[in-house]
Amino acid sequence: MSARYVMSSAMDPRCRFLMTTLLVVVVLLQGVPLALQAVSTDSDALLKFKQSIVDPKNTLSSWDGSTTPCATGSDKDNWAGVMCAGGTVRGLQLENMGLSGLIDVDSLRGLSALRTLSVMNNQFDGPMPDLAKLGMLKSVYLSNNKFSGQIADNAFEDMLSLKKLHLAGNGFTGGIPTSLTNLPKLIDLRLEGNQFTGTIPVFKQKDLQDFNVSNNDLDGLIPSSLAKMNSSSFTGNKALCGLPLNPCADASPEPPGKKSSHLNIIIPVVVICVVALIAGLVNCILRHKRKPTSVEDPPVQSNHQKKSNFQEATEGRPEAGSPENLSPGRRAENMKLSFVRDDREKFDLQDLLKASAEILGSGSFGSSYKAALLRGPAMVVKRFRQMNNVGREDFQEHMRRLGRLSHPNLLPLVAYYYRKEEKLLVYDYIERGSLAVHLHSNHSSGKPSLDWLTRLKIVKGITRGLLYLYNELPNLMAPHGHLKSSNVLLGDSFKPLLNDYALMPVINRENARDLMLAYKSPEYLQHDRITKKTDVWSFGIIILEILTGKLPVNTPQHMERNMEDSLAVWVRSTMDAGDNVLDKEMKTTASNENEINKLLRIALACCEPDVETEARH
Ligand SMILES: *[C@@H]1O[C@H](CO)[C@@H](O)[C@H](O)[C@H]1NC(C)=O
Ligand SMILES: CC(=O)N[C@H]1CO[C@H](CO)[C@@H](O)[C@@H]1O
Repeated sequence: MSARYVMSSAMDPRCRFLMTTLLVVVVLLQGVPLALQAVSTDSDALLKFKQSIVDPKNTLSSWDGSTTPCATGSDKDNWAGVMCAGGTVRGLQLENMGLSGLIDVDSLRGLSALRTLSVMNNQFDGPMPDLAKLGMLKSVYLSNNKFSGQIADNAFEDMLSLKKLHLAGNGFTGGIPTSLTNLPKLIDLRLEGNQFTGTIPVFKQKDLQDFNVSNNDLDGLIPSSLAKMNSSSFTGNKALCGLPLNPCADASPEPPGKKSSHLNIIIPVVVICVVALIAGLVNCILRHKRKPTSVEDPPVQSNHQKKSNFQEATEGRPEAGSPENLSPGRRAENMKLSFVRDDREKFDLQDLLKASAEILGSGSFGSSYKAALLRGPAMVVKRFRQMNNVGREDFQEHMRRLGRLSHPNLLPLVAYYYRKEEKLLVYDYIERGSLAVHLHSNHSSGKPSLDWLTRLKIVKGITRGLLYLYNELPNLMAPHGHLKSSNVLLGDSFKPLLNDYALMPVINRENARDLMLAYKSPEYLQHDRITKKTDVWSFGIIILEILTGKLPVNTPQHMERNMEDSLAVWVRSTMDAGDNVLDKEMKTTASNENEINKLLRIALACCEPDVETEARH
């Protein structure tokens, strides 16, 4: 007021200029503490948030005032479970940490850029946190905790950015909040394994992708907009009916006249037959057009002759648009590797490009390269072009999840590189190569074969690795998804290391169907479903492969969809005929025959082709 008064009384133009400058300076100075505050609030907010968390394993010990949650201006985090973008906290991913206590939503309001909140697989209890206060959240994952009670019907009213909501495996009761049905961006809704009651409200979203309300106490008619969902999304409820489940028992009296009620059955049956015929025909034509795609890697991956620079190794290949083809100016900024573990010395894609590289072979997804760093260990770089449906945030989120996995029988993911068209995943290099090589090609190379005890040790290691994946990634339908002998590497003293695990959420569906082993399982072939048992099936096949020394698929023309099962079929029929199925190289003796037969029976039970029989076991 006074400033304007002085200026408007216009004495001296010079004086007016000075006043204006002074005003600008004052405004600027006010801005400075604001900026400083923004830097410190993320830290303050999280420290406050931590106060109400019970953290028995002390997994949040890095959360202290001595560093900031995010490195200044970068995507690198200093604190465990914090996702950063440009120096600010973008997400919290506090999964599998044994946490309990209170989710202090009010303190999280201090994180202005927070878009993802995950506390999956912990011990949190009590009512649904009031997340509406964090209206900008895009992804909320609360699955597999002990939350309970009713959720207010309008709880999600203002969460207009919400894309993914996972509340599965808790104890929520009451109706499914109708405020969910209006969220414009919602694509994923996982409510399975709670005690929701009442009917399913009518969802207005057109493109719900992942929807699951199975294993609740719901009843009534499934809204027609959800009729195209998989039936497994609705099973295990009190009394749901209508498509995709059974029709509702019709309360209205039977219409008179048998003719029409017959027609009611005949017409749908005819329609289904015609649709099935057309689908079969289209499938047939497509199959003839498409080149056969192999799920099995060539077992021999030892073409180490092609020594070259990584750059040369990838240049001039039909795969255009590789990172090396970026213009030099854009390179440096675009080629930063994101590390998902802290226990590694950092390097850049540049360092890998400078390193000498060997093409290790081309697996189901694409080529892998071995790159030996000038200073440091050899790494394997795997190139994926089948991950471009997944957005940067979701990809980052999943890679970080994988980066937190740590088990003696898992090959650790070290870093990744993201570009819309392709992704590179960087793993440790394992000198000894894959189980497939040892089972199927050592014989010709004159090296000794694996003996029974080594094979047993390998089976045990694979089991432990799988069990760990099941425990750590309970939200994945098939925690491994691509288990086969070329994806089991053999480390020191033949310790098995699982590879290419947990990629199902980031591989494009259409590619996954052609490439991934999970999609060759009986569940998928018979019921179009991937289930928790899918990995068990591939585990059984791998044991059979280990015991018989035979390739699961030994004909390149395995156009028949279920050729992977041929090994189990062969073992069964050969055993029925009283013949030996075991690999002679294994050098069995009378003393271990009993053990071997036990393992063989376990393997056959895992590959039970009849999905229904399997369910009863
Ligand atoms: C839904 O969840 C159940 C577990 O409750 C699972 O068995 C089923 O396969 C899921 N269906 C889909 C389509 O995700
Ligand atoms: C999640 C899931 O299993 N979706 C499947 C539902 O069924 C259709 C076809 O029957 C498949 O294409 C989906 O993959």
